[in-house]
Amino acid sequence: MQDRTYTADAEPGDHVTVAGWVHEIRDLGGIAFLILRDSSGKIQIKFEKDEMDEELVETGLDVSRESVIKVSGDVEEEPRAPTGVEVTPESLEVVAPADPELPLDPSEKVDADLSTRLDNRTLDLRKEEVQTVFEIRSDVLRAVRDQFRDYDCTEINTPKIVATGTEGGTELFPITYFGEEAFMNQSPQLFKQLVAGSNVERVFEIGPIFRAEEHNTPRHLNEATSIDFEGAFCDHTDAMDVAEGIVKAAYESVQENFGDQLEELDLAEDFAVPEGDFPRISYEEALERINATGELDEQLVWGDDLSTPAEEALGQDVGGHYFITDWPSEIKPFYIKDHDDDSELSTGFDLMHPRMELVSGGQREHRHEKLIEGFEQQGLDPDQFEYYTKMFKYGMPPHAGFGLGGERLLMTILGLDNIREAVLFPRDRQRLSP
Ligand code: AMO
Repeated sequence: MQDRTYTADAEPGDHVTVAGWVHEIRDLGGIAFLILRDSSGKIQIKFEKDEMDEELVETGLDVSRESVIKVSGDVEEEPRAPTGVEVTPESLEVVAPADPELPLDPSEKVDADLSTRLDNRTLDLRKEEVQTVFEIRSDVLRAVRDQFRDYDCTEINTPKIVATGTEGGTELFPITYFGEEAFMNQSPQLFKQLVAGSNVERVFEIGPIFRAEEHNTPRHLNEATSIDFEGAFCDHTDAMDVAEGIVKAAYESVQENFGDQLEELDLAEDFAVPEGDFPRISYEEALERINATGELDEQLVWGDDLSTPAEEALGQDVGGHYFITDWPSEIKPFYIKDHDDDSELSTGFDLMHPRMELVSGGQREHRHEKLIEGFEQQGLDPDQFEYYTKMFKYGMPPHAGFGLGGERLLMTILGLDNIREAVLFPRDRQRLSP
């Protein structure tokens, strides 16, 4: 619409055509106000019943909430109006009427339950707070991309339909690919390594990962957005530096571009840009600290993975972002390299927010024979991965990287209770549409 003005740009003295949704109508008798909402904000439309064309007043005041209307008129200053200005309409057109029976009313202050919200996402997104979550998501992804470019990374896109999984066989979604069994990819892991082994050296990808996880939790999705990094001639400490830089860049951007809105909207009450270096705690120390909290029924022993209560106990103890390093080799995947001086200890690391894990990463095994041994140790058939392993015969440099959960990043930045609030159309055990 060429002649349309966003409500936020309407200045006193302008003659404008504004278009958007009917947020609210307040009829005070001789005078009535319609609040029109668009992506930039809201504006008041004033109806003085005795002084205006009867048909125009009737159309404006009979229209149902959430209908789309287009209004033309003069903008005047009005300190009592929500944005300090109001429009006196000369013409009003109902562009798309809304059924008065709304499954969810965006102007209501009381929140509908999450399931109703997700079933009616279009209406849900008309709420300023919800819209802001997705504006912030977009901003975070931009900030992450910019930061990766500062680290000389090239953005790549790798296949989501694959012949083999990498992150554990039980979590794979099988599909039929021209009569053959294939899978939705769980991670760009092997592809990003293959590209890091070319002259491109440093890469990142932001894309979907698919995990057929059985459990329905507030922090798991069956389709998530992974922010992946892989760098040639990097070791695990370099990859940790990059992960830390990316997470901080996301917070800084939210602070800079949305700081005021967070306060106004009561979003992210505890928002704070993380300060200082993230502590790097070894797995061994993590076990000791968790056991010392006395929060768990059973003491953890070497080789145990960290359960949710264990992560929470440690998160409370540390009180900010932190890394867990030097995991036992046996609980890290085949592509993670062991320390040169101790084959029981891996270079794998996790980056944790006090509430949950955000990142897994590590240095990769780049020596062909060792890689094949790793497959065999994990009961995987190296022949199935020949497309990958064979490239390790042609000059594969040492390399390292990580995967960061995009929704978990947003969820922890904004203090969202449920990961589904960070996804437009989440996929979980119950939800395959919309
Ligand atoms: P991992 O499996 O730990 O590692 O995944 C990396 C990060 O992705 C996020 N994540 C999820 N978020 C929501 N729902 C899920 N079901 C889900 N699964 C994973 C988490 C997690 O920390 N290839 C390795 C990464 C690497 O080494 O580069 C990998 O995929 O935030």
